[in-house]
Amino acid sequence: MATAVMVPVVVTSASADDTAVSGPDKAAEPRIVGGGKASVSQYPYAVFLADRSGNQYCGAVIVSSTTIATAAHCAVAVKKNDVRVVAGREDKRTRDGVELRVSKVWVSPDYSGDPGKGDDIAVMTVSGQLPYRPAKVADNGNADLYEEGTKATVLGWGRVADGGARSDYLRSAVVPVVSDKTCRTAYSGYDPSDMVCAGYPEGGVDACQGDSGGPLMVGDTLIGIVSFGEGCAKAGKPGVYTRVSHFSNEISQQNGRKLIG
Ligand code: 4AZ
Repeated sequence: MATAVMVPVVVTSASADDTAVSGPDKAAEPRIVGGGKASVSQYPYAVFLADRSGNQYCGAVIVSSTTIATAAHCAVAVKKNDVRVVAGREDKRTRDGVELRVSKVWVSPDYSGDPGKGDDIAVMTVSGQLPYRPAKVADNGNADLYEEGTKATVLGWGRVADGGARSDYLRSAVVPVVSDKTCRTAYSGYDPSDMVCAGYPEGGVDACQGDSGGPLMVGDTLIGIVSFGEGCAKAGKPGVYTRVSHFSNEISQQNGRKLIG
């Protein structure tokens, strides 16, 4: 079980990113993920899922002009007809970009209902086209991207602190890929075949609630989908991601085209 670990010290390097934000509670807030504001022009494939009322509840990532990948636990949380895929919108408070409905939802048939048991992946087909560049999807030829220490970038609109507020803005943070052995120590249910962990031993940088379903990227290649973790940014408790390379065939199938080389 977890020891009483303090959320590691806040990175105070006042990212210029907060200057545009006003409000009482932002000043001393740990940046969840020790990250900073990110732009949808740099990460055009980063999208979010909203419910019928427009509330953002998960992240997702464009993988073709008609499909997005997300977590299975996000796909089953809201009825298909109530899901809105919001793309090209950096700031949730605006109406920038596009909002598309979902025509089809594929959830990994092995998903048990518990993200901790793996197979936490889904692909949604949108009604219409996503006018933004998709991420490349890691496959079995990308083993190098999963090596311990690889610097990966996690993106999302989720909480900026464990138990804290959700971000209005897209944020990004860099986290190193953690070895299977270390992750197994942190989570007894860790399965290296379909999960991958990322984070610093001392914590401080992580995905958090609301980031689920969002992308873990190495360059332009999607290697993970935010799945679960014990709390956020705790020492010894890295974030756990769905290992995308394990599902590259299924993702391609949903994209409606055959596997390319
Ligand atoms: C969540 O509840 C969640 N620190 C997502 C990511 C992490 C923890 C929780 C990883 O959606």
